[in-house]
Amino acid sequence: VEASIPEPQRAAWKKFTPKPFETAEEFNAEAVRHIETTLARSMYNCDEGAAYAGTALAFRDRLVLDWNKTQQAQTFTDQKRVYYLSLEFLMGRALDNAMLNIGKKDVAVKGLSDLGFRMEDIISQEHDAALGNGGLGRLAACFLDSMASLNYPAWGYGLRYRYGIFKQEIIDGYQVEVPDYWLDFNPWEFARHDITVDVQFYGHVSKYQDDDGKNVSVWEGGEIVQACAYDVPIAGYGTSTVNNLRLWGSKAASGEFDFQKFNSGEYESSVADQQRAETISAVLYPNDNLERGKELRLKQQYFWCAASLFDIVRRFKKTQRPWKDFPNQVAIQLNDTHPTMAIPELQRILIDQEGLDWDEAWSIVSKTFGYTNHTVLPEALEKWSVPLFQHLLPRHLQIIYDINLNFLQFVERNFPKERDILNRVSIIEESNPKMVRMAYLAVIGSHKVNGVAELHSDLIKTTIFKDFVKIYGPDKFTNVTNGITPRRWLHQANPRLSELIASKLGGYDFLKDLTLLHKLEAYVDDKDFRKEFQEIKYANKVRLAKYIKDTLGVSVNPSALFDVQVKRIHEYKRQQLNIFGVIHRYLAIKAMSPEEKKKLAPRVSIFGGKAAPGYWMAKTVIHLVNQVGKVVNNDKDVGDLLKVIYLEDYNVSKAEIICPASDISEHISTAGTEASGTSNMKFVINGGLIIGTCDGANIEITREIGENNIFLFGNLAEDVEELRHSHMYGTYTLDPSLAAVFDSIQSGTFGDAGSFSALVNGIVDHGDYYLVSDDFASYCKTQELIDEAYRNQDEWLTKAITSVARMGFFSSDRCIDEYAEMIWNTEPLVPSKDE
Ligand code: Z16
Repeated sequence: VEASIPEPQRAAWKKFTPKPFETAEEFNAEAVRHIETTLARSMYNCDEGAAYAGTALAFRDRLVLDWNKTQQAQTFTDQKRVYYLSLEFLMGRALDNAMLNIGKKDVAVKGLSDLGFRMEDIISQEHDAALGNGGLGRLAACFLDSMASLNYPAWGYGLRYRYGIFKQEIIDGYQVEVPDYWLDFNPWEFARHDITVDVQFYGHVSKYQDDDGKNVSVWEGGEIVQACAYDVPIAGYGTSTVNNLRLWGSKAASGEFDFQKFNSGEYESSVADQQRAETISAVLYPNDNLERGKELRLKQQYFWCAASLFDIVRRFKKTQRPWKDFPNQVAIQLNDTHPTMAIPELQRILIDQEGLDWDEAWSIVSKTFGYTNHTVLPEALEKWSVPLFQHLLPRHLQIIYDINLNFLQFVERNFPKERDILNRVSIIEESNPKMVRMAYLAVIGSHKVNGVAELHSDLIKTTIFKDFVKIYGPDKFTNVTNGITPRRWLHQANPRLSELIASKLGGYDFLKDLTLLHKLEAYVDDKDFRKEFQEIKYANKVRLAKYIKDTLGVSVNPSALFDVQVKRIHEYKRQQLNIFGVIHRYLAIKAMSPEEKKKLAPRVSIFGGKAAPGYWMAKTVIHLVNQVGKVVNNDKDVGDLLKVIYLEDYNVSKAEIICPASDISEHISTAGTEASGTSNMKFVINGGLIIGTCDGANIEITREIGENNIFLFGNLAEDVEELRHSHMYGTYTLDPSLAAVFDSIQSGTFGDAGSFSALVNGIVDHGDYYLVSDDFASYCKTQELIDEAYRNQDEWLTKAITSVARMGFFSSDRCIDEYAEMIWNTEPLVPSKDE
């Protein structure tokens, strides 16, 4: 390694190895130095933003020292690494997490207060890193936290979007999207201007014969875009492991080509080229569970896969091992089909550039990849048109055709009597235009395929991948139920609850082994514990009530039942079912006598979430919720009994305030549509109960916490198909209470009825695809059970405590150990104390 300091000079270096701060004084010395020198500010212009920057930089210094050591150790031991390829990493804020993972937050709290700042104000200065849409991106972020905390040598690879998910404003009850420019000050990334990869697009393929008479394909022409690495340190909790998240930014390729343009006076067109190149990593596509087949999206996918694969292969080649060792050194996990291009790209590198023959290369490729499926919704399954592929990535299309040919020949040999099967499993759909089915390519190119909750993993085996189970056998398909990191979602979001748990369990070990929570069951009857638990929930509700007052000007009663549904707005998630239920409740309250009203528990219905900008039905739901809020919140007959709140711009840092403050949260997707859901876990671990359908991880949550501790309702996944069928051909009657709700909407109670007609008609006239009417009675009945249960605060508290104690299974640490064992075949690298 040419760049290292020669042995005789290393002593001189080691004398100056920076020393991490330990005390509040030492912390302040670092923070003030950064504010004065790195930021060039003084005590006369140090606002909260500057104090945040100084704090972040002081912690960053600590992180970087361990980061360097971790990367060196991983290189020296040279064991298998995991590469987690994800187009989305929904990280949220980094500072609080870094302080807690390093374990020096108390020191910084003291230091900052000596300088006249409150930690909460400083933390809230940070912009969320919102490089994701929802569950899939947040799962990737939880997995990074777990991989570092468990000391797995693991890298994340993603795109450095200049604009993350848009900021949502609610104006006159409508969603308005505002760009999220988040990079003006980001202390958590390191631009590695020396680490670049040239990525090719367009062009054509020529065939030659080499000296040995072997056919070689050469991909020529087209254009080059440069990928530049930006590295983000990922600290583990209570360990010195700091892993790397590498995000690629796009730039125009530097080189003679450009200079020629400048010199020949084509300055403007050269600038235009540059901007076009930068467009690739400019913006995150804001769709959750929808793929729209846009060329720029395919460009993003290939750009990121090509840069990441080049980087991984470069690192492997430094070890000088033979190619057959590649799958023993490298595990690549594909987060959904978005990175599927990595499969043909690795095959291309091995055959076109490294000269391996096809079979040798394919054996390496198919041992390297694992693929996680996150959805069965047809509109979310990626397909790219063959003409677009041919234009943008001609060599990859050839390789995909060859992969397909080999695969179909294999299928034909094994199922000679089945004629249709070849058509059904072909990577190429014979439509007009032809389409490349990315999920099939991902299955064929991976050694394991997993779903994200038990029901979902069963469903993919019986629906979208049924034929592949027959072809490969059932062992290729497995389940890894999702989880969440207890560091962010318990310790950071709910410090008082975490502290209470630690006081009973004798320390914070449960944050590393969440199954230890079961010991809390011993305290379910402990008076003091119960009182404290309840007080914490109340305090968290007061905090949310204050937030609602500050942002929306609406007063809500913290003693009311807080009923929360926060997630992306999507028909399958059925926020419409929730708001129709709220209207049903409103109509009931209007008809109640004063005595009846006295018996009713006051409720606050809280909604939050973004709609994809082009998703009109979802936007209509947002509008309806806001209109209902306007009417209900100002109705004197209702008073405190019902409030309807729409929280603007739901994101990770807001989830950290919301999740600890719910009494009930709603996870009410049409059965069989929500692959897992992960916020359900966040709410329960914070002492909230849930109302849910038998879908996704709700089923395993029920298994763990017990049926008595969850409010389940609605039709089962196995019955959905037949119900839909009966809507179209059978006698279909709208649920009568729902009909009453629709009457009130259509009579203009919530403003112009015409605005909501598409929403209502979808259910009344157009088949009610998501079975809102079928589940409505059961939903309302269950909400009444919740009212009743909430009246018995003692029993409610017992349910909440018992549930928390039984949530140990849902740590993302458990997920990562399962992936490591079943899919990656990797071991942790225990960090040494001395080096
Ligand atoms: C996404 O967030 C999910 C699936 C998908 O195909 C695309 C996106 Cl952007 C979600 C699932 O909807 C959710 O059920 C699951 O919990 C989450 O991925 C993580 O697995």
